[in-house]
Amino acid sequence: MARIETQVGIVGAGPAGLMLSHLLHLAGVHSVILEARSRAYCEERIRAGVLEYTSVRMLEEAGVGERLDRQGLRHRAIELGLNGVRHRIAFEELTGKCITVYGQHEVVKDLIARRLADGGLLHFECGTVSLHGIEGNRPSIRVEAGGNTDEIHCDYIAGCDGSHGVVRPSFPEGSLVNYERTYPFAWLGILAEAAPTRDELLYMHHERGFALYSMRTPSITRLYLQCRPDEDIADWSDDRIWNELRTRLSCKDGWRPSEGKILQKGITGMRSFVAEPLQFGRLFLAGDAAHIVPPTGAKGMNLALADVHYLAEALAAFYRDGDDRRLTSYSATCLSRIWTTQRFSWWMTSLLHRFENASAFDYKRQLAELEYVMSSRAAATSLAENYVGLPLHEA
Ligand code: FAS
Ligand code: PHB
Repeated sequence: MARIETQVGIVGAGPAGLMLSHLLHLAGVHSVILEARSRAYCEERIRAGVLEYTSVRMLEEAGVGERLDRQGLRHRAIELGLNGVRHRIAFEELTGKCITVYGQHEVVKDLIARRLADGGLLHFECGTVSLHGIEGNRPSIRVEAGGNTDEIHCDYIAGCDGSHGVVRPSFPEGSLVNYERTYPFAWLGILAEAAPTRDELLYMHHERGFALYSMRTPSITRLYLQCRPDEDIADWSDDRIWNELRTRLSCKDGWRPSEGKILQKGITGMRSFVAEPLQFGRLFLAGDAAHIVPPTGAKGMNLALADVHYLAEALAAFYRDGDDRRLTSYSATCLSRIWTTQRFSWWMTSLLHRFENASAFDYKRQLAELEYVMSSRAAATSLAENYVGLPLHEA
């Protein structure tokens, strides 16, 4: 059994784990990342696509924003659509800030390249991970692969292993409280070889269900439609998908989505989830390991980056000054932002999706709320400031 010593053991090489390791490196703190999947798998996994103003600043300040600045698509607004009519929410005008469309897998590629260039220790296809000694001052992560076992001894363990990881389940029975809400629908998402014919994302409310027009590059679009949670992707031919998207997204001014070869399609469930607290002893949770938001607010990846911003600051303060106050307040600091973001993601989801069992009153009230957001500068500003990303307050 190989014995490896480090300061911070990180499980998971998603945006949270990679950014944490990079920020720790910048602060002179040693870390090791253990990732179950291959590098190629992590770099090709299609997920989020919207970076808040706050996240872009964080990536730029950490010196990993060069390609993002060059290839990312800066957007000054989004559009909300109702009955085939679009309404622009001009967040640059309302908040002075923009968002950037840049695939999550591109962020992951940039961070992996930088970690490796800086001599970072990333173990892909690491094998089976288990945690030990989590009650003590020197917990360890055991990895078993191909009959070999390695043990990484560390001061702290960061669970950045997503919603189906091993770190959160390692918290002792009864030490966590889970808050969850599931939604009676899912998203069918596609990646299409079709050049975007809109400069901004279009969130469309439609009587047949929600639809979203997004993009990745000047030649690739990303589109989503609301479907039943138990849908089987095999029942959705490319023609059927385009028919449904055309029906829901087409606008009264004649605009309709450009179509092309579907490169990738999949169905993602919709739920809101928070586990509290984000710490047990020397174990910390960050990102999807601690919380899940429905993607309507485009917050998943951004919230993960905000968590590790706070965790890296707290760990750096501990190693720099021996001051563990920020580590102690990490959970509370993150939870305040997490619940603000949960509210916004739930609200966007409730505003824009068709709830099958909604009463006629609730449906009318939903339409009235959407019309209010489309006609009130105050309501549009509230949406805008949440969408571009709330500032990262000092911990
Ligand atoms: P991640 O899930 O990205 O990373 C966790 C890593 O841990 C993975 O690489 C995993 O392989 C690894 N891991 C797990 N268990 C392990 C173990 N036992 N040992 C070692 N490694 C382990 N958000 C949006 O805003 N828009 C979207 O369109 C969108 N689409 C999504 C689609 C899907 C299918 C999912 C699951 C999420 C989507 N999200 C979307 C949310 C997404 O962006 C997440 O919020 C983001 O990936 C969170 O980043 P991490 O916390 O780093 O977790
Ligand atoms: C995406 O481009 O993948 C995307 C954009 C906005 C969302 C969700 C997903 O709200």
